[in-house]
Amino acid sequence: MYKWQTLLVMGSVMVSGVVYAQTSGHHMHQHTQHNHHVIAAKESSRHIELQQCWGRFRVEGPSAVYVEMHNSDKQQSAYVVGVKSAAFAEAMLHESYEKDGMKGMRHVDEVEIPAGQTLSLKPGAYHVMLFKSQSVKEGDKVPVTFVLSNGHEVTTECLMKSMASRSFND
Ligand SMILES: [Cu+2]
Repeated sequence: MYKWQTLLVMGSVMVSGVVYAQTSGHHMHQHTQHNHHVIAAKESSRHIELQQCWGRFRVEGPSAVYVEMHNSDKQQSAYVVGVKSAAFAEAMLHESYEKDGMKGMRHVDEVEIPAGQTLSLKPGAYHVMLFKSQSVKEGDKVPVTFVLSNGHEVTTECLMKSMASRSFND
């Protein structure tokens, strides 16, 4: 499962590299030759607005990040298939769940934001898990990038708050 996610993220990075090369107009043909390495991309809205990103920061161990994700495309769902941050060595999409009275969390491969809808990543639901911070401290703003199924990426700055925080505004 984890290896597959890593592959998807690598594929997405390559796709976005190709897109960048095309829009910058240099060596377009050389870069597009690498297309055959890319895993088939699934269509996704790229009109994603990220707001109110915040996290519960732990110096030791994983930190969690939450954000409002709005898909302003009225027809097309958006699919988030990966996450990464320059401030952390590892990042994962997670969901919290409850089974037989026990609470847990698990990795998810994909999070859908339906057309025209807002999805809240929040405590007890979908969230981002960040591992092995690169000298982050409470009160810092860190970049978090969401990778969509079509290779497009959306980045926002997330305010790292204390473990006792319950929302962006508290
Ligand atoms: Cu988690």
